[in-house]
Amino acid sequence: MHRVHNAVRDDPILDRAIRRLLPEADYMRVAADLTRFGDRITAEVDRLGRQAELEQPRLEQQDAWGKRVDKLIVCNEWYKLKQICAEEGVISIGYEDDVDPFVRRIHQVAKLFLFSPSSGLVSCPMAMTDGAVKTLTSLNLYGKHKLATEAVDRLRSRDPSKAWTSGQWMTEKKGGSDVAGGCDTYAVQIDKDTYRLHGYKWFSSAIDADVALTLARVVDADGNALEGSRGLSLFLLRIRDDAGNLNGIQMVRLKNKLGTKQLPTAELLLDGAIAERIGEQGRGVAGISNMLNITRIHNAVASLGYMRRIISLARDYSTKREVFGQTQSKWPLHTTTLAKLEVETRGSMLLLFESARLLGLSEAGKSSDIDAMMLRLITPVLKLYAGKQAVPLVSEGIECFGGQGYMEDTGLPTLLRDAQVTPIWEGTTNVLSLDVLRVFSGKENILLAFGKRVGQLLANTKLDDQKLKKSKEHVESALKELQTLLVKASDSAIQGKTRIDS
Ligand code: MFK
Ligand code: FAD
Repeated sequence: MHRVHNAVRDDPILDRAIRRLLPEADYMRVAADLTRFGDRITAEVDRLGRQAELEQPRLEQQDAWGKRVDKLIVCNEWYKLKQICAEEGVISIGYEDDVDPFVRRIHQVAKLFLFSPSSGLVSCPMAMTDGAVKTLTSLNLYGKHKLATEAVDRLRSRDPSKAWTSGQWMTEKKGGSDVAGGCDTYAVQIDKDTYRLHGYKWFSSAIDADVALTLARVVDADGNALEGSRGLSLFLLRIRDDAGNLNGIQMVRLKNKLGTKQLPTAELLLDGAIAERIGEQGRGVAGISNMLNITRIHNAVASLGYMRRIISLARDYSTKREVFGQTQSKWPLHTTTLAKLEVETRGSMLLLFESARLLGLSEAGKSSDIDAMMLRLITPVLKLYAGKQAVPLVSEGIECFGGQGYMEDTGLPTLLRDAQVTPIWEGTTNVLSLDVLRVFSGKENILLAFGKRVGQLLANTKLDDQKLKKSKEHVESALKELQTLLVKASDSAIQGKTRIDS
């Protein structure tokens, strides 16, 4: 009764966004790849993603004779989806040397957007894999550090037999938002940059990965470690050795989750796992922020993917379902409901592609100061806004199917379950609000930068003069209000009273 469509054909905003942002020749190449991939999603990928939820991961901790084996069983479709990601260059597109970085990030974000709602949550390891490549390259380890170099080559490989994926182990029992306050994992040096890690990682998603980035406190010769953020260092480790044995890691259990059921998320005991310290000692949070800023963009892609998918399905259904003697689509009240969802989604789509543009510019070394500040500012705003928006929007979309929207065999409830994680992981709404304040703190000129950027955008719009003048006046007055609000929010956040997502 409802059918997944190729979102490239179904979503005029996607095409318009890339056409506006890309030079003509790049647009033609990217659009052709997206159209082909969109067809592959409807013909193949969507079914695999659905099966990954029906056949959920399991953990067998002991073999028949009581030997601890921690065998993770994930369905074939999950592995097939990972293979497809490598073949399609879902990560490598973001790093291809012969393509302008600003083009490749727009291409990659568009491709991930198509993939995400059909991905069976393989979008999650892809996010962390991209974040790991970004971190290892930003720390300038490529070509200089053996494991980091191999990891970068494999994480962005197009060859499924070589491709690796990465995990991101930050959260511990005491703290997921307050990583520094919550981290009780200790690192004991065994040789130069090599350490043994001891600790308990409370949420570790896509645990079938090959490597992980994690945080731990280095213990000195007297057995002491620095507390707080400055005590945290960043580590890279192999999860298994070449023979497939876990590297001093026990999978204690798989999480029993509301959604993301396709995704194996484990509690891990690190019991002497061998890891390489990367980056400066005590700069772990700053180091892993490279990963966070990438996975937060991926998170927004996922939020938007769910929104686009439910709108597309609801629109399709509205042409088939008869209510009170005519199809839903003929009832203005119903089309108004759909139109509201559409407008909301389009707004965030534009913000998403702006972040991809800015990310690409920064990687091309072509960012102005304003661009760099805008990227740092827009990333948490985009993640928090799209994540927060996705849950009620998908819920409304499901209501468009009436009682059928609530039925498991339609596949629709998965979208709502999975959307609910997007405001939580990779930084909750409050934590990202505080990150926005971190961006503003001590940098008053960032608001000015924001104003300038809005001014530039308005100057480029095709509104007639009168309307443009009015819009500029509105923007100026809104900016003044925002400035006052931010100063207030900043003051009260420092006193621990507020958040600023409103
Ligand atoms: C399907 C789609 C994708 C989904 C993939 C999902 C799978 C994984 C799921 C996960 O959830 S992984 C875990 C995600 N965890 C978080 O997002 C943690 C949320 N908490 C925060 O983000 C806190 O703000 C933070 C841990 C960063 C606070 O730590 P601190 O140590 O109290 O922060 P502090 O002292 O302010 O900052 C330390 C340094 O990091 C500073 O640099 P400097 O020392 O040079 O001044 C900060 O400026 C820098 N920093 C912090 N956040 C940054 C950043 N720099 C750049 N970007 C940022 N976002
Ligand atoms: P808390 O930090 O306890 O937050 C609880 C509430 O307090 C939230 O509403 C939050 O906004 C609020 N709060 C916290 N601090 C403040 C503040 N300063 N001011 C105001 N309000 C505040 N983590 C990983 O490291 N790797 C993974 O692979 C991973 N996978 C996950 C998979 C799933 C399905 C889920 C659900 C989580 C996963 N996580 C992972 C953990 C996730 O990142 C954390 O759950 C998240 O960051 C929140 O941390 P917490 O659970 O400790 O909540």
